[in-house]
Amino acid sequence: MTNNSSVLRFVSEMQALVDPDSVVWIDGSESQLDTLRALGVKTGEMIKLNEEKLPGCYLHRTKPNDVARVEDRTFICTRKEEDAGPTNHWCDPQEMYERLYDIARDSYRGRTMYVIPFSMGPIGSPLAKIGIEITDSIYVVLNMAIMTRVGQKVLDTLGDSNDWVRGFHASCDIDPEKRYICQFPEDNAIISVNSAYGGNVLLGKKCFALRIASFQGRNEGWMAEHMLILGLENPKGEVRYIAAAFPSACGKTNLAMLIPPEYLRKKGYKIWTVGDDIAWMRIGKDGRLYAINPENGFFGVAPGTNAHSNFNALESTKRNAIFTNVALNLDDNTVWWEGLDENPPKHALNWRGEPWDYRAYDKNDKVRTAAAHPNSRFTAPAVNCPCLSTEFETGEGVPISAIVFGGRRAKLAPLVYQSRDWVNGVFIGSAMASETTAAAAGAVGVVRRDPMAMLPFCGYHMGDYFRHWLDMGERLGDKAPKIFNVNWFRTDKDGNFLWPGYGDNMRVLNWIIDRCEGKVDARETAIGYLPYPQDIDRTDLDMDVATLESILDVDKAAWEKEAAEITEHYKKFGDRLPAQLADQLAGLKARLAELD
Ligand code: GTP
Ligand code: SPV
Ligand code: MN
Repeated sequence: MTNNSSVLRFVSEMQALVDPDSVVWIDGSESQLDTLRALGVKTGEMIKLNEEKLPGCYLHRTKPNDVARVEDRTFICTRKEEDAGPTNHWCDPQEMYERLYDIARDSYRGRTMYVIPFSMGPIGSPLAKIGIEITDSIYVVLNMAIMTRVGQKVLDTLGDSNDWVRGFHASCDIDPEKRYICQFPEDNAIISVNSAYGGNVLLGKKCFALRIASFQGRNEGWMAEHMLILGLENPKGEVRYIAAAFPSACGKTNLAMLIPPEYLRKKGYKIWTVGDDIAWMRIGKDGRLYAINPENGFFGVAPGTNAHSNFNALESTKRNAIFTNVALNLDDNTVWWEGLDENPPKHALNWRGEPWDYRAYDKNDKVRTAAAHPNSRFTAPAVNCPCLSTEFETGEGVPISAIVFGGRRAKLAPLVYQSRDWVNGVFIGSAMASETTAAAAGAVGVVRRDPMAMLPFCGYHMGDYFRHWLDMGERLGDKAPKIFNVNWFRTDKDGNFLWPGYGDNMRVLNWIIDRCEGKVDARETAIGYLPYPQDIDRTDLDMDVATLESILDVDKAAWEKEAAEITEHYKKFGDRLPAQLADQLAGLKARLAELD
C-alpha cells in the first residue's frame, strides 16, 4: 500500500518483535471493514445488534479490570525527567522501550497484526497530522475507523514523508499489573500494552491528539486542547464559535450538541457541533485563533444520554455505532444504560455479560449493580450527528470568539464569570479544579486541580504549558478570544443540582457571546466579571431570581480558602511557573482582602 521507507521499516520492526501469523493493512474500504466486523462477531469480540433498530451497530465488552483510562500507568518518556514535569509519570525512554518490548515480544503469535494508517483532521488539511497504529484488536480497528479517517488515502497523502506518529498497541493478557500507556514525545511514538479500552488504545485520541500533539504544538506555535468546539447561530444567521475545556465526563459532548430551550429555538437560535472532545488551534492569517476537531467521531459517555439530555448524541448512535460496556436487552437485541429511559429491560445482560436484575440496582454501588458501567461509551460517526457543523469537513478551522473553562464544583465556582483579560484567563484555567469521575480508574468525586482539563493529557511540563498559553495570548493581542469559566454543577444542601443544565446552558452561552460583542454589562468582582442576575434570561425557566443569585455569588471565605489551595498547587511547578501567574494569584488575594 505504500513505498514509504520509514513506514515500512516501522511495520517490519514491529512484526519481527510480536511475530504475528499475518499482517493486514487497513485500506479504509467498507468491504474490508465488513469482513472484520464479521470476524469480530465470530471471535466473540463484537455482538451484532438488532439490524432494524440499530443498523450496523455492535456491542463490545472489555475485561472488568479494563474499563477506563489508567492515569497511574500513563507515562511521558522524555530524555530529561524535568521535561515531563511534576504532573506526569516519567520513565527514561530507553528503559521504557525495553520494558515494553519485553512485554509485547511474540504476543501476536496466532493473531493478526493490523496496520492502520490514520489522519487526525480532514485528510490533506494543513492542520491535519498523520499516524500509523499497529494493533492486534479488531475492536481497535473498527473504532479507529469511526474516530479517525483511515486507509489508503492517508498513505497517499503521507507520500514518503517521515512526519508521522508511530502508534503501537498490543493487547497481551490485559494484565493490569503490566498495563502501560506510554508517550515518547521526542520520538513521535506511542506504545500501549495490556489494555483494550477506549482512551488507552485508540491511540489517535488522547495519546496522539493531546499528549503528543500538545508537545508538537508548543514547539510549532499552536495548541492541542481537551476542548469541544461549537458554533452558536443567532437569529440573524451569524455563527460565533466557542471552545470549551471541561475535564472528562464533565459535559463536553452534551454542551457541544445542545438543543436550545424552545423559546430560543423559535427565535432562531441554533447550536452546531464542530467537535466534542479535542481542539487543535492555530493563529490564522487574520490573526485570530482558528480551531479544528482532529477527530471523525464521538467516543461519548453512555449513561445519562437520552432523548431529553442529549437528543443529538443519541441520534448519532442509531447506526454504524459501537457500544462498549453497556447492557444488552435480550428481548430485542438492543442496548440500554442508566438514564436512557425509565424502562429498564426485564431480560438483560449487564456490562459484564451476566444476567441483570433491574430490581437489584443500587445507585450507591453502580459499578456492581448497574446495567451499564458508569464509564460505558458509544463510538459514533460524526456524520450521524444531526447538528454537525458544515465547517466540520473543511479543515480550515473556525474562528474562536470565546474560550470557556469549567468543571464539577458542588460549591464555590459561580455559574459563569469572565476573566479580566487573557492572562487572568490563563490563571483561571491553570487553577481549575473538578471532582473526579468514572472516566479514569480511581476514586470518584474527589476535588482535584485539573489545569485546562489537561492534567492527564499534557505531554510536557505544565509550567511550560502555562507559559505557552501566555505566549499565544501575546501573539493574539487584541484578537485573542475572551476567556470565561462556567460551573453547571452547584448543588444545594441535599446534593441536588441548582442549575438545570443541558439545553438551558444555552442561556449562559448567550451571555458569553453578548459579552464578547460588548452587548451586555457585567459586575466586576474579586474573581472577574459576573453577570447581573437579570442578564441571564430566565424565560420559561422554573427558577426564582434568589436561586440564580445564589449561584452567582463570590463568597470571601470560600475564595480565600481556594486561593490558599492554589498557592499549594502552584508550588509544584517550581521556577517553571510563569511569574505572571504568581502575580495573578497575588492580585486575587489582594482583591479578596479588600472585600467586607
Ligand atoms: P469525556 O468524553 O469523558 O471527555 O466527557 P464529556 O466532557 O464529553 O462529558 P459528557 O458530555 O459525556 O457528560 C458526562 C456526564 O455529565 C453525563 O452523565 C451527563 O449527563 C452529565 N452532564 C452533562 N452536562 C450536564 C449539565 O449541564 N448538568 C448536569 N447536571 N449534568 C450534565
Ligand atoms: C476522556 O476520558 O476524557 C475521554 C474518554 O474522552 S477516553 O477516550 O477514554 O479518554
Ligand atoms: Mn475527553
